Amino acid sequence: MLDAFAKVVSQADARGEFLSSDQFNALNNMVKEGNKRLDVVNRITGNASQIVADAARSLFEDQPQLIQPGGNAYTNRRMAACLRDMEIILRYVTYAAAAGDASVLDDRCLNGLRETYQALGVPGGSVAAGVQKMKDTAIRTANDPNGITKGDCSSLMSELASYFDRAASAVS
Ligand code: PEB
Repeated sequence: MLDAFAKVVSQADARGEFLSSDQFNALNNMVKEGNKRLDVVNRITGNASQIVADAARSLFEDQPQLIQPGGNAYTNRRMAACLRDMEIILRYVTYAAAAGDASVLDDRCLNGLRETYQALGVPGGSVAAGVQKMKDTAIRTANDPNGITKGDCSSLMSELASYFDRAASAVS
């Protein structure tokens, strides 16, 4: 598991070189903009249950077969497993956003997840659809200009989007 700092250090070390000026500038910028990043993580973390519940509700509206007899979220046990899975994925996305690096998400959550779902008979495409819905709500929540110092968060938002996209494409 790497964060943005450990990542450039290991890349530079693999080449036996000092940090490049590009690497240095990227880290410098990350420190400078660090409060925004922490605000994003904090807002998503604080609204996690809402983000999961809204995404699940909307997923089951779009794909009602999931909650009908024979569906993969039919029975309380499967419904609970589904909500839990969405929460796990969201949690790892917040870790990646905090670290500024996707490796924690890859290594501890997404690695082997597609195969797990195939083995369980859980439709990966539906999980991906749920993840995309969490992405939309998470970005809306994190990017809300109300109640916070205003600033340009566009690059943080596209970084955040990329973690959700990564999770969605890992299972679909
Ligand atoms: C991944 N999910 C399930 C299981 C595992 C995971 C390992 C099997 C064991 C169990 O049931 O607990 N666990 C999960 C995860 C990590 C982990 C992401 C990462 C670290 O450790 N059903 C649907 C939707 C979807 C869904 C499409 C969006 O209809 C999910 C939610 N996951 C779902 C369901 C099960 C499951 C298990 C229904 C139970 C399947 C079953 O037992 O029939």
